[in-house]
Amino acid sequence: MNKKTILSGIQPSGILTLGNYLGALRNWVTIQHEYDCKFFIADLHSITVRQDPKVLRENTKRAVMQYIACGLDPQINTIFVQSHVHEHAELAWILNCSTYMGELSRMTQFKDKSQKQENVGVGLFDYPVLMAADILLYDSDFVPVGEDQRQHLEITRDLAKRFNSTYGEEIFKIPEAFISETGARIMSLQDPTKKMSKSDPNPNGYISLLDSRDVIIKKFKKAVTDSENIVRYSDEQLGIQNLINIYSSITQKSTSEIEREFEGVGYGKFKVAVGEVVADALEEIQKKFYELNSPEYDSFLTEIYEKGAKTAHGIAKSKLEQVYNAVGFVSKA
Ligand code: AQP
Repeated sequence: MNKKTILSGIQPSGILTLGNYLGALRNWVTIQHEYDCKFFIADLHSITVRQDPKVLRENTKRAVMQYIACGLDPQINTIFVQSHVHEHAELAWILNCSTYMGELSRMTQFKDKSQKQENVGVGLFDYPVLMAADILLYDSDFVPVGEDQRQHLEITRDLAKRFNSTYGEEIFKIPEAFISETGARIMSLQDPTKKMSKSDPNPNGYISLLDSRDVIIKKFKKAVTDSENIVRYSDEQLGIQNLINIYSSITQKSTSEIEREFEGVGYGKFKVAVGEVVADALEEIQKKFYELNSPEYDSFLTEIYEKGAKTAHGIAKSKLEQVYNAVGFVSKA
């Protein structure tokens, strides 16, 4: 039976966070047997914001290790580094030529991220087109998207339909959003109105997958809350709401169960309890990560992403050939 294709990636713009884990990686692990999964490390995307080359290289390799440490099986998934498959950048160029400035200007991620930059790069503006190329190269049926990425999937669908209708051929499959049952949006511990981000300049805002238990507890103790001192799931208490979401996401307890569990208990104890369950959940992942992060596993990891790139390249190459042919490029002999 042909499995449906799912594609997703994470930028190596830092060490992956609890947000990446609860919002993406953990769900990927649950679907990996059911779908033909392609998971990549989005290094081309990461340079839309300035990266230190040495750190980027390190973070890319670490991301591969973190994918595996979180439970992705390299035997059944195609795991690769985006820049190893040059067709991503090439297809992005083709799609650029039929993308309108107006539609990219409406992207909220661009608006958010460009506000944080002194000089806004064209790459940041063009980010959704590269994402469309990532998705369309592999005839992806589904793309797991959080709320923040929904707009980008919409533009991917629009670009695919536009290309198909311009060139009169069903070249691109129109992808659908993959909505997972779990996958809360995890917010910053320092500003619960913003999502938890690995590139947050304030490390207290995020939990890195590699933070030690002590650091995790300390960060939760410092989490911004309010003066109500009642553990209640309410839009008036966004900090506490975020902590309840995290606790619920890990323990699978419902919101009302959590409210009952911490009734009459001050925020101090609740914060430590959240820190403890997070530290417990990350313990196994960290153990595995540090095992992989040793020279004896170097060739094992290289083989994984090289094999992944080879598989991905085989598919991407033939899709790009179809595209080049459709737009009227002369084929190489
Ligand atoms: N806070 C979050 N809560 C839930 N899901 C999240 N994801 C990221 N942060 C959260 C999910 O992780 C996947 C890929 O993320 P990414 O790293 O490629 O891009 P991002 O969403 O821009 O993540 P960051 O950490 O905020 O990166 P920077 O700081 O570089 O911009 C997606 O599935 C996303 O939903």
